[in-house]
Amino acid sequence: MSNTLPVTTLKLVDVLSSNTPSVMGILNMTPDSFSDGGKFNQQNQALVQVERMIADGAKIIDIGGESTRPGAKDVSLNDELARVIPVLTAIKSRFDVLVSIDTSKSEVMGEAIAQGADIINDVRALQGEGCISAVANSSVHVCLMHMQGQPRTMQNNPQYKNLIEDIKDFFIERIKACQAKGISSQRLILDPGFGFGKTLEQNYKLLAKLSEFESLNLPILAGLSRKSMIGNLLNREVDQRLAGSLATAIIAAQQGAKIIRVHDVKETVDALTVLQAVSAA
Ligand code: 7PM
Repeated sequence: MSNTLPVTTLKLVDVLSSNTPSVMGILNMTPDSFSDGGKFNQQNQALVQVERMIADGAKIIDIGGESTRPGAKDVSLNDELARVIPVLTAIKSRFDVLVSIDTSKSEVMGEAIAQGADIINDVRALQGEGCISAVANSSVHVCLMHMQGQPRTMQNNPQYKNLIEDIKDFFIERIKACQAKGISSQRLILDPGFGFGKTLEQNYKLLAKLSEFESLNLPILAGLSRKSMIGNLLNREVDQRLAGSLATAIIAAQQGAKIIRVHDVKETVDALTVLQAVSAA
């Protein structure tokens, strides 16, 4: 009998131990990201987008149901669950791809883990009530992102004693907090949080010095795609930031990032493949 299932299943440990960085494709499940055709239609549009990202070479799909944009409204637990859980279940039943859930709510984490999520991606680094416990009794990986302040106000005059050292200290504190509750450091991924409480200048310094986080001996995830640090530098609207985004992806990869979080999967995979050929030469 023919079997359409892949012979080997994609494993996050293999993705992370590869010397070429992997692309994480962004799937935004906030209602403004789909044409208004009701629940069923949204779900279908999401799955079509996921299928395309996988064909384009994404190894991980990052599903987000809460907008962390400065000034964005809070999302209720029920709304966030309704946005991310059905699409997580649908992806896991159809595709051989790793799935990451972008959330800061312990209940969403728990339900996502029960439904087969591979990564919990928390821009608040599991600092919320019950979050460490929600992931402790599982085997998911966790992306601990650095953010200074809160989304609503984080871009108004962020300050650091020493940008890199302050972020490293934050990582060390969060790694310890996780380990103390039984989350092994082998399950952790670090992300310096481009654009989250950082000025334009600080964001470029962070990119220039990204390799300094390698001293913490954990995989680094970098999310720069279409961000304001590109738009403000180039004076480009969000739909005109592809070239800038590709440049940042390559620089992050050269500085050792293992996962690059992007909207434009195909173009980023092409750019990284060129870099890989140079590295292998
Ligand atoms: C509006 C503004 C919508 C900003 C979405 C965003 C990251 C993340 C986000 C990141 C990790 C975006 C952000 N950014 N998770 N979630 N790292 N780990 O630009 O950089 O996608 S949301």
